[in-house]
Amino acid sequence: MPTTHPELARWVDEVARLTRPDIIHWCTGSPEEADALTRLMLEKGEFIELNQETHPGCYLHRSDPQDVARVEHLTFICTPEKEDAGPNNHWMAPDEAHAKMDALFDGCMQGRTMYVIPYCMGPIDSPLSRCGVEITDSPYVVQNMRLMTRMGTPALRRIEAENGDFVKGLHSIGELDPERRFIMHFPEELTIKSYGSGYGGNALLGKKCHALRIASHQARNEGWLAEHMLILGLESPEGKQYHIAAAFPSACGKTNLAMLIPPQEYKGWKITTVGDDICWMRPGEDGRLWAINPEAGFFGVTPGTSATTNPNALAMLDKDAIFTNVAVTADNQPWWEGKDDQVPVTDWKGQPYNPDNGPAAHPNSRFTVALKRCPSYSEKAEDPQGVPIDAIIFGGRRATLVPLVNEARNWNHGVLMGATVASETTAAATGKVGVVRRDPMAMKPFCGYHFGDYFQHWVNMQEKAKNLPKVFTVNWFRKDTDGRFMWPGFGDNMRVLEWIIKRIEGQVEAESTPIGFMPKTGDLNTDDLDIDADTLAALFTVDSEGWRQEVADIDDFLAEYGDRVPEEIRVELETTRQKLA
Ligand code: GTP
Ligand code: SPV
Ligand code: MN
Repeated sequence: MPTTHPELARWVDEVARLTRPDIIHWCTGSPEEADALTRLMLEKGEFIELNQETHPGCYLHRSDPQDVARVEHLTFICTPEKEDAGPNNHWMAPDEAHAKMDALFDGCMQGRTMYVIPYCMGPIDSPLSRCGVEITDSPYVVQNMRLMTRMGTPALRRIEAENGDFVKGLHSIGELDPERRFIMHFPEELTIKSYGSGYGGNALLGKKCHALRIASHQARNEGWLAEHMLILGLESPEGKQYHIAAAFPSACGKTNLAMLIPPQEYKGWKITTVGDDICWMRPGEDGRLWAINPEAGFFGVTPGTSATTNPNALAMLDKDAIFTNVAVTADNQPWWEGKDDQVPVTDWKGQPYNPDNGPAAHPNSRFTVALKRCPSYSEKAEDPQGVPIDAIIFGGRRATLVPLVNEARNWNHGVLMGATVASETTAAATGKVGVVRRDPMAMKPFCGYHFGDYFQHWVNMQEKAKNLPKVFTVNWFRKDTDGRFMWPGFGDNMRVLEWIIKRIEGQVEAESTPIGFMPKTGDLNTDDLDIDADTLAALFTVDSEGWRQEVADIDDFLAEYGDRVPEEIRVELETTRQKLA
C-alpha cells in the first residue's frame, strides 16, 4: 500500500475486497498521469477531442442522457436519529443505508480500474482546509477532481502527516441505472457512498457531498460555516480592499458575480475571484469571518456564458478545460445556447442538431477548469488564512415581489432573510424547472442537518464573532409583464455592489422600509444605464399586500421546522409583520 496511514490502507483494502477491481491506481496528480488518463479516455470514447487549434487541451464528455444533473430525490443524510437530518433532507438509517449501498458496490469494479484520489479542500497549507479520499471507477471523475481540488501526493502527505480523520468517499458509476442510483452521507462517520451516477455533484465527492453536506455538519460542531457561496474581492479606486460572500441557489448567478467585470464608467474599480461556489468561514481573533474557497476549480454552467455576459469565464474556456454535455460546431469547437452566433452541428447527445429536439447544449451542461485560469483569479485564493468577509449577500430567482437589493436591519434579521429566501428551481437538479421554493442560504439541497438547528447555528455566530459582516439580499431576476428581465444584470450588478460598499463605509443613508433598508433615490448609480425611472422605481417598490402574503407563507415554511427554529428569527419575522400591518 503506498501510504503510511493505517486507517487509509485498511479502508482501501476493504473497498477493494468489496468492489473487486482489476487494478488499483493511487493518483499522484502528476501531469504524466493526467496525459495517460486522457489518452485512455480518448480511446474509450469517454473524452472527445475538441478543436486543438482553437481549444488546446480541451475535451468533451457526453454523459449518459439519463444522468445530467444532481438527483436530490436520491440523496440521503444518514444520521442515527431521523430528526437530526430534518425535514429538509431525505433520511435513511445508517445500517440500512450501508447494507443497501454495499450490496450495490459488491463486485461492481470487476474489469475496471479503481482510482484512489487523495484530495485537499482548501490551500494545502491552510489550517482551515480539510482532506478526503475519493475512491472511484470513473476516469472522468479523476480528471475533474484534478481540476477541482488539490489532488494527489501533496494531499496524501497532508493526510499522513495529520494522521487523523479524513472524509471517505466511495463512488462507482455502477450501471448508470437511475433505478440503482443513491448518494448517501454518513456525517458522524465522515463517509460518503455514491452509486450509479457519473455527473457533477453526484460523483465529484469533494464538492457538494464533502465540502457542503459533511462539512456543514462538522462546521456546526466546531463553530464555523460551510456555505454555498461565491467569494469575490473588490478594490475601490482608493485602493481599499473588500471581500463579499454571496449565496444564490444552483444556476442563479454565483459564477457570474464572482468574475464580474465592472461597467466602463467604473474606472479604478476591480473585482477579483476567490471562489464561485463554496465558502468555508471561521471567526478570526479580530471577530471577523475569515473565508477560504475549498475548491481549486470551477464546475460552471455553460448556457448563457458569453463575451458580453461573462468575458472572464469565456476567456478561460479556450484551454485545458473539460466540457460536459455541450454541442459542437462544424469545426469541432464547443458551443452552447447564448455563446455566440456560430452554428451547432452536433447536439449534446451526439446527434445531428435539430432545434425540434430542444437545445443543442443541455441546460445543465458544464465546464470544468482550474481556478488559476480565470483572468480575475485572486492570489488570495491561496492565502492559508483566507480573506476577511465584509458583506454577505443572499439571493434567488424571483420574477416578482423581491427588490433588487435590500439590507438587513441587523444580524438576526439577516439570518431570517437568508433562511427564507425563495427561488425558482433550475436545471442543475432533476425535477421540475421554474417552481418557486424556499431555499435557505441556497443550502436546501446541501445542508447536512436539520434546518432549524442550522438557523440557530447562524444566529449563534454572534457569540463567536463580534465583528460580523452586514447582510443583504439581491434579486437580479425581476421580470416585467412581457417576461423580460427588468434589471440588466451581469456587469451592471457592480452598481449594487458599490451601494453595498457605501453602506459598509457609512457613506450613504438608506430608505427604511418594512422589509429592510433600500437605496435612497439617486444613491444607486444608474449613470449611462439604459433603464427608465418607472422600471427602477418598480425594482424597489415594497408591495405591502404581496409581502403580507409572503410573511404568511414564511410562517408555514418555518412551521415545518417546528420548535428547532430559533426564537430570534421568529421575533424578527414578527417585527416585519408589524411593520407591514
Ligand atoms: P451553480 O454552479 O449551479 O451553483 O450556479 P451559479 O450560481 O454559479 O450560476 P451561474 O453564474 O452559472 O449562472 C446561471 C445562469 O444565470 C447563467 O445562464 C447565467 O447567464 C445567468 N445569470 C447569471 N447572472 C445573471 C444576471 O445578473 N442576470 C440574468 N438575467 N441572468 C444571469
Ligand atoms: C450546483 O448544482 O449548485 C452546482 C453543480 O454547483 S453540481 O456540482 O452538479 O452540484
Ligand atoms: Mn453550486
